[in-house]
Amino acid sequence: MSMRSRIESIFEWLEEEDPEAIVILNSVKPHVDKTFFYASGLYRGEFENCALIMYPDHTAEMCVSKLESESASKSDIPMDIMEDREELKEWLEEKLSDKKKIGINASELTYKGFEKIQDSTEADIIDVSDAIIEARNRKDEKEIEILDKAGDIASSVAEEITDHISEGMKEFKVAAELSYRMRQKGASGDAFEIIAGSGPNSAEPHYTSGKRELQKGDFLVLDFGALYKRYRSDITRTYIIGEASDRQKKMYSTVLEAQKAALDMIEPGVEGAEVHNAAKEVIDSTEFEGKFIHGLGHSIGLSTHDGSGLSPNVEVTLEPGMVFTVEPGIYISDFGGVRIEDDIVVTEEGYRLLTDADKEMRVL
Ligand SMILES: [Mn+2]
Repeated sequence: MSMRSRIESIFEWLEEEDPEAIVILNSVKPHVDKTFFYASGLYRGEFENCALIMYPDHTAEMCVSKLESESASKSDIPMDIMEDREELKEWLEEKLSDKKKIGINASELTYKGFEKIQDSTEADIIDVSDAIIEARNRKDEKEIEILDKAGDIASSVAEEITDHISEGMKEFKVAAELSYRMRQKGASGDAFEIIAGSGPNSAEPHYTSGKRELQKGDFLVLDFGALYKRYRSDITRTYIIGEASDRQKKMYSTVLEAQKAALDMIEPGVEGAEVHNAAKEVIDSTEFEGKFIHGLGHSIGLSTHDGSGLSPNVEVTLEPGMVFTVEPGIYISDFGGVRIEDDIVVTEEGYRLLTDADKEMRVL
């Protein structure tokens, strides 16, 4: 699928709005709009302070710094190369001054960037971020191919890490092992800050890692993902150190059952909230009622949280090409938590797992 059709998709998702141009203007990291990479298909380069303009005829052009010109040449989008920031201003003026209506991605553009666009034109400026999210939430073949690879890297690390974990090991060392092993398999980095939470720390869904040493009877939640060609995977496996109690076994089997109930629901036409509820009902029918405290999953792609999700707070009807995490959990303060997470792509028939590491309960 060509890059042109991604731009086409963004314009197709516009409703009443009919902008003559959509401007993607990057600031410095982390305020570089991933839509720049979505539209251009580029995966190398930083593109700080660079711009890309998309047009209703589905063409685009970009203005890049000299430093990025070699990276930018890998895209078929025509580019102008600027010597300095002043030239970006002139470029925006040249492209936008005659326009009456311009679209921006308000969820990613900085206020300073907005002012820069305003200074270059008299046009009405409208927010088209909803259309961008809708387009980005339906992955094309090329994107799914990359997400598959990102999922494979994380899955194979989840499989092999169990041989390298033992009592007495510090959490941050487990996190380092995960990161190193993903890089060894071709990841360009971590998709996000790795979570390696042991014992009571496993009850904190967004814990990172610390110097706590793994102890007999701990839960160990490992939540990590690979960054690959700018796309991300996100997997969680929970292990038990030394010996599992009956309560731990029950927690684990409940989460596994909840994930299965959710996965069984997934097919085109189903509401995201229904998938969440299927998992929640399993957990709430046990002694762990009320201990599943977050949404079941989020869309994932160029961003770890790509704008949609499987949650009572998100309105989305599943369609082929949408990619989500499915990650029920049970969290008990001062005791520990269990989370099991996989990435899936919705298909015509149902879904396909992008991460497929084993998830039978394991005591290490
Ligand atoms: Mn996740």
